[in-house]
Amino acid sequence: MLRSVIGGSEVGGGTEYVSSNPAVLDDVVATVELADAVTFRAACAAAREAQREWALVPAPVRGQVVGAFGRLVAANKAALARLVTREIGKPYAEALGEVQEIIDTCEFFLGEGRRLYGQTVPSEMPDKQLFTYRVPVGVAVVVTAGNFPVAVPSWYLAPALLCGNAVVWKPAEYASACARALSELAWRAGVPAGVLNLVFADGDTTYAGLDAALGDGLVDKVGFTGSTAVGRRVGELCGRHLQTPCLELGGKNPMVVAPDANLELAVEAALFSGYGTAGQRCTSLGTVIAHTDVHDEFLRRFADAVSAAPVGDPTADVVYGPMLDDRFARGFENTLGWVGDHHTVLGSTSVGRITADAPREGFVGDPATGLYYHPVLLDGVRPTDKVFTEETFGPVVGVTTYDTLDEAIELANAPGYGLSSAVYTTDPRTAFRFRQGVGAGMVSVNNSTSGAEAHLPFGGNGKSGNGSRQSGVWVLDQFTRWQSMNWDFSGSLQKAQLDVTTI
Ligand code: UN1
Repeated sequence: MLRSVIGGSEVGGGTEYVSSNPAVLDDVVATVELADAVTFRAACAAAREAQREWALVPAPVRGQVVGAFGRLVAANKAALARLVTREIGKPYAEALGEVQEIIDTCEFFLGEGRRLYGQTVPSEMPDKQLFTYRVPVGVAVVVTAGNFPVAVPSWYLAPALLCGNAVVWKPAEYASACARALSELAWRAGVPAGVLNLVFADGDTTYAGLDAALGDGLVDKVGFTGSTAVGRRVGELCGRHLQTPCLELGGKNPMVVAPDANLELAVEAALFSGYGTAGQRCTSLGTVIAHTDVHDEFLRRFADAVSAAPVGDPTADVVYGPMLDDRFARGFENTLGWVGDHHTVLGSTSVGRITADAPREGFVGDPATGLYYHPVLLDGVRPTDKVFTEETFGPVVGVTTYDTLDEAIELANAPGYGLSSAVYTTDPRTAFRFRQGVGAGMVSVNNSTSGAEAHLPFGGNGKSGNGSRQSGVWVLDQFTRWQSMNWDFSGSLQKAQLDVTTI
C-alpha cells in the first residue's frame, strides 16, 4: 500500500486507487491511498515548518544534497526506468532517457548552489551601496502529470530545493509508484523530512486542499504541469490569492517542412515527435505544415514510416507503447471522434484500439493485454478542424500545406498554443524568419519538437502556459524572489531623488 509522506511520516486513510501497468492491465503496480483536502493542507503546514531551517542551510550545501540526489538516481537508473516503463508504458529506451534528464538536472543545480548570484548595483548617491539577493519563495506546491513521471517533477524539485524552498509534491495518481520511488531517493540523498512532502490525491481534492492552504498563507508558489483546462483553473485560483504560478500546459506543436528540407530527416523527426510516447508529450508534434512542392513526397515517405513503425510492448524496441492509463485511452477515443471522413487517413489499416479484430501488422506482444491504439496520420487537415486546433494527446498527426513562409508561420501560430515548433530547411533565412515569426517558446531547426535539454529554458506561451520557464538559470526566477538592500555609510540621511538633484 502506498501512502502519502508528510514530514517524514506515512499518512494513510482516504480512498483507494489502483495504479496498473497499461501494457499488462492485470499487473497491479501499486495500490494507493488518496489523501483528503485536510491532509493536503497539513502537508503544506509541515512544509512551512520545515522550510525555515532549510533556508538557513548554505546554498552550496543544498547544492551538495541535490548533487547526491542525482548520483543516487544514476546508481538506480535502470531500476527507475523499468518502473517508469511498467507504470506508464513508456518504452524502456525512452524511460532511460527520461531518468538521464533527472541526472542532468541535478548536475546543473549542484553547480548552481555555488552561484545563485545576486548583484551589486550602483547608487545615485555617494557612500551608498545597493545589492540584490535571491531569496527562496517559501513553500512550493508542485502538481505534475504522469507522462514524464520522474523527469518533469525533477525540473521542479531540484531547483525548488536548491533555492531553499520546501515542497509539497502531488503527482498524477497513475504514476504514484514512480513518484514514491523518486521521493525515496531524494530523502536518502539528504533532503530533510518535511522539506519534501509527497501527497497522493485526486484532482478535486488537490484543488480544495490548495485553495485552503493558499487561503491560510501556507503556499507561496504553485508549479503545475498538465492540461490547459486544468492550468486555467490553477491559474485562476492562484490569481485570487495574488500569486503567479508556473504553468506548463498543452501544446499543438507544428513542424514546417520547407521546399529545401532534407525529407529523410524530416520524416524521422515527425515519426519520433508525432508518435513517440504515443503522442502523449506536451511537446508532441501536432501538425506538419509541408510546402506544396514537397507535400506529396513527404507524405508518401511519412505514411510508409508510420506503417512500418513497431508498436507494442514497451519493454521491447518500439516507437510507442500503450496509452498512459485508462483516462488517456478514453480521452484519445474522444479525440478520434474529431477525425472526420473528409480527411484521408494513411499509415494505418485501422483507427482506434488495436485488437485481434483490428490487428496491426508487426505488433510486438499481445494487444489484448494493454491500452494500444493504431497510429493515425491525416492528410488535408484544415485550420477549422478540431484536429488542427486542439491538442490530441495521442498517436495522431495531421498534415496540411503552405505556399509562402508567412502562410506557414500563420498556420503554425493559428491554434493559439505556443510551446514547441520546428522547421526543416537548409536555408538559414527560412530558419531565422520562422524563429522570429513563430509564437512558440521553443524553436527547433532541423530537429524535432521534442527533446528538451536540462540547461535551456523550457516553456510556452498562449494556451501552453503563462510565460514561465523551467530549466537552467531561468527557473530560478520561479523559486526565488529578488530582495534588494540599500546600505548607506555616509553618516547622514541621504534621500533618493531629492538629493540627486542637488549633486
Ligand atoms: C512534457 O511533455 O511534459 O522535450 C515535457 C521533451 C521532453 C519533455 C516534455 N524531454 O519532449
